[in-house]
Amino acid sequence: MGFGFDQLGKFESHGWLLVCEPKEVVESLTLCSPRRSYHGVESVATLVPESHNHPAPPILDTLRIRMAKTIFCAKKICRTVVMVLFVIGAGTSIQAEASDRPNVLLILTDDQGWGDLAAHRNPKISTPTLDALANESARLDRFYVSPVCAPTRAALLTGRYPERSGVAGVTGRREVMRAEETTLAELYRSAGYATGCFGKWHNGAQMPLHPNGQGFNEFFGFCGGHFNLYDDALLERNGTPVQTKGYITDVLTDAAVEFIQNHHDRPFFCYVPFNAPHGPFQVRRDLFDRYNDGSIDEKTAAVYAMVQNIDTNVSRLLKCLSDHSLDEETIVVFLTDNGPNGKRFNGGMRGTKGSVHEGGCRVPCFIRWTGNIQPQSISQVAAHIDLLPTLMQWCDIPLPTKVPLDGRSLVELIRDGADPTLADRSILTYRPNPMQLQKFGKAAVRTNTHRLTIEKSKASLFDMTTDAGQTTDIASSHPELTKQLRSQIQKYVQEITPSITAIRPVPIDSMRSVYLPAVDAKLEGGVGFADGISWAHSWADRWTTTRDRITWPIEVKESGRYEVVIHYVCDSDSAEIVLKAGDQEATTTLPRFTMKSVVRPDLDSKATPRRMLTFQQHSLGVVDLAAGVSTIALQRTDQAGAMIELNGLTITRQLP
Ligand SMILES: [Ca+2]
Repeated sequence: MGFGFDQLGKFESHGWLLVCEPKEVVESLTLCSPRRSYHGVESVATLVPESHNHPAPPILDTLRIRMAKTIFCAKKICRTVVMVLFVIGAGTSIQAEASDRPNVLLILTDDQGWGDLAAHRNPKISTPTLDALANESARLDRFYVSPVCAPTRAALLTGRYPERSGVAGVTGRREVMRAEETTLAELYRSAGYATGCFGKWHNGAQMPLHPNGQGFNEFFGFCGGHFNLYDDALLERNGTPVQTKGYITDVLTDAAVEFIQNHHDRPFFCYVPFNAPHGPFQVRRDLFDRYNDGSIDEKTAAVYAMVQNIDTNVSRLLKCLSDHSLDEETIVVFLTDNGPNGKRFNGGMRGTKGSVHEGGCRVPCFIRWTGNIQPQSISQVAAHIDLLPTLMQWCDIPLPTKVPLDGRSLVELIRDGADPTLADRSILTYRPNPMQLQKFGKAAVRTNTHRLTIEKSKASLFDMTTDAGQTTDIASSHPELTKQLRSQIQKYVQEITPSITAIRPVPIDSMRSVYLPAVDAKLEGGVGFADGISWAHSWADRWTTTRDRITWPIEVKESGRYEVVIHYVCDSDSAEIVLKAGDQEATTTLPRFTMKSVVRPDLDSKATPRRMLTFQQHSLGVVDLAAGVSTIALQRTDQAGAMIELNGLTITRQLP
């Protein structure tokens, strides 16, 4: 049964309001209603008519708009039962029926550049599934993400530039997205969707930063930005470690397929952030050998093999949709999270991963919604921040209202092939200064025609319509445009600096153990990170003297007694350390624990061999932690000098 404006008009002319199913309409009404009772997914709305003291016209306007969207939005939604009724004065409640919205499968790959696809004219790589997906999709041909992993993820999840949610980098807690942000998953979950995330999270590990604290009912994968072993990986499911069997991309796909199978009869949001082809460069030997023919370097051969494996796994995900006849009922989005992780074919663009030039930020973005959107190529610039408002409009879910979004809905653009309201927009890119967050880093502004970049305080301007490879800086001959674009990014950086310089304490949950990895700590003295930088797979080493100090900022939710356990390696039985928490100190002599390190099995023989260690656990005692922000610190008290290698601390609330 359908519905239309006539019904709405009829009710409106009598001063009645209409509540109808699907429930997204109910939600829009309740959001606008001056008096309402709203009980989550199974909406119960109590509305007040115009004849009472609370005026209602905004509700009617909103209803009209949202119904129009709903009718446009999907055949499927039009199948839904229209319900209704109304209410004068007495505050009658209506129970909405469950609605029937499109599913969403959002696939994100890691460090796969724009050029790592046969569809993008790469002559070496084989990506038949992704090429076919591109043909069936609206292809956003000028689509931009952040130059590195964690910021792109935060932008995708929030519809906001990543620095607004506190994300300023990829490690050392700069990857942490503020828990208060409203994510895609939270929006879908509150609209009744099953929500699952299968892969690399990279926006904070401890609850409520963990995916389970950010709207995902199901999480299977890992929270850090990097992983050491792609075969038989030790992953987690909803916080519980799981020893897996097989290659990581295959295993993540297994879990995503199972999730779709389990939820095929209800709306689902399935987010699959694969961690390949990010390093380490490990992949099935036969696939690697296929590419390692001497015409390209080993790392590129491994990357192409990893992408081919992704292609096979995307094919499994799409087959699962078609097996359940869900093609027309599922929006499939495929994109990657930054430019290529190395110099290789990328369509002649300047820059790779990490760069604010075109090659660092332009990635493929394919959106398939069979029977609902036209396959086409779109050259209007668009970005990661746009996916949240676009998906919310297609799924008819109200946008978050707490904070403004940076993203724009692409629904009209994709429906009509053009959207004049987007013609003058600018996409901003910022990479904070890794040494001093309060200082300007590097940045870019992309319009439909130009790219402005600022590196080492120098602004350069490129005409992207005639100089796609960015060879000629035209800033001096276009001072007005340069000034105007530069002021846009300067204004943005001013706005976000307080957000990215704010302290990011590790939240200490009172309900479960919390792991404080060494890479989240501040290291002082001679102690450093095993790989030089606090990458997620690294640990602290060279901890030998009493001058060395290791500290974590923490935020304790509930005052109480907490046990602290260290994860370490030490080839001595006399290493003594002291744990400091507030004015308390606990001194411990660590038992000797040696472990021969293992070299990681990377296929790129030119890569520096990476060690892997297994760490021993030992209790450092129980301390009182007060609610609020404080610091946990470790120091040596012995002069023995034997090195301690530290992977982290576990903190667990002790029951009274
Ligand atoms: Ca990445």
